[in-house]
Amino acid sequence: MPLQPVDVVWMNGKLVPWKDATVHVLSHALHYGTGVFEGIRCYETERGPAVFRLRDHLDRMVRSARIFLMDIPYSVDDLVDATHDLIRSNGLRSCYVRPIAIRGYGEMGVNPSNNPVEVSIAVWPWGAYLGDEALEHGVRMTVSSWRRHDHNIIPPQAKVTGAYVNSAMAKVEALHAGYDEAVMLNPEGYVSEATGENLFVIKDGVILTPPLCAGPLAGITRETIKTIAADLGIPFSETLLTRADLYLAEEMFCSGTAAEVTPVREIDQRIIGEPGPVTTTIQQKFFAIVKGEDEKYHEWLDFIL
Ligand code: PPE
Repeated sequence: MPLQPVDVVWMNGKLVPWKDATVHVLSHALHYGTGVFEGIRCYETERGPAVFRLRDHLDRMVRSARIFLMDIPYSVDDLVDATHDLIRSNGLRSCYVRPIAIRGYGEMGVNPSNNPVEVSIAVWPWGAYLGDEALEHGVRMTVSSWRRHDHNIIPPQAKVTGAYVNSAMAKVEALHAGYDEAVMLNPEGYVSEATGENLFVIKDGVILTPPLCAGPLAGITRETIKTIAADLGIPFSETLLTRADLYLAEEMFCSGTAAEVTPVREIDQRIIGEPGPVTTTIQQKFFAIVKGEDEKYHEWLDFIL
């Protein structure tokens, strides 16, 4: 789906017209993948647009930057204000929010240390990441032949642009094989996550997801699901998962800011079928929360006034 341009983008402290939100072709990050970023969603609620867990996402971006010895020259408070301002200025009721801090133009060569850190935030309307049909009936996944990078290759806890070459390889392979999404195993052969989503299987009524040591990103939607499960009394456990655990799953779903809560209906020709009761319960609660329909979780929402 081509991007839908909006009016302005926040770049290094200023709102600039969408078409002028460009960087130099010799920006360090373009050549060496030296950028950290976030993906956040803003939903339409009865009280206007609301950004879901904005501060948690920005805190994670600061943590990603710390791993790479990158100082972001704005505070989280500054970036919260910038995001509010940006959504207001574009007059959007719901959108995706993409903050990114890159090593910019300055020197060439692998060492990023002397290049300026440039920070931008862009917003655009973004529908269901894996399609509306996927949200309702689930996606078809395959285990990728590509392994996920691990803690000593590229730390999975850092949401760094360069790492997504690995995701893109797996995604393209899955699409070419006729699937919607790829599951990635870590170098030890345990399940880590999908190309841009965390993974969950349900076995004996328990929601299972790989622990962070298995190499998934510490997803904010994953954390949200953990809280929802606890609040609803659904057992939840972080457990190492093998390929066979996927093939024997009673239910399976994936989560992410972009993908939200998307059921999985097939994994490598093992048919799971239509979304089951646990998946449906979690998905409905998730959408109620992000749309502001459950007051108990309003502290997770930044209402844009
Ligand atoms: N794993 C990966 C590798 C990942 O990229 C994401 C988010 C997640 C898990 C889920 O994290 P969270 O959004 O905090 O629940 N992927 C973002 C980028 C997607 C894209 O195509 O770009 C997202 O979902 O916004």
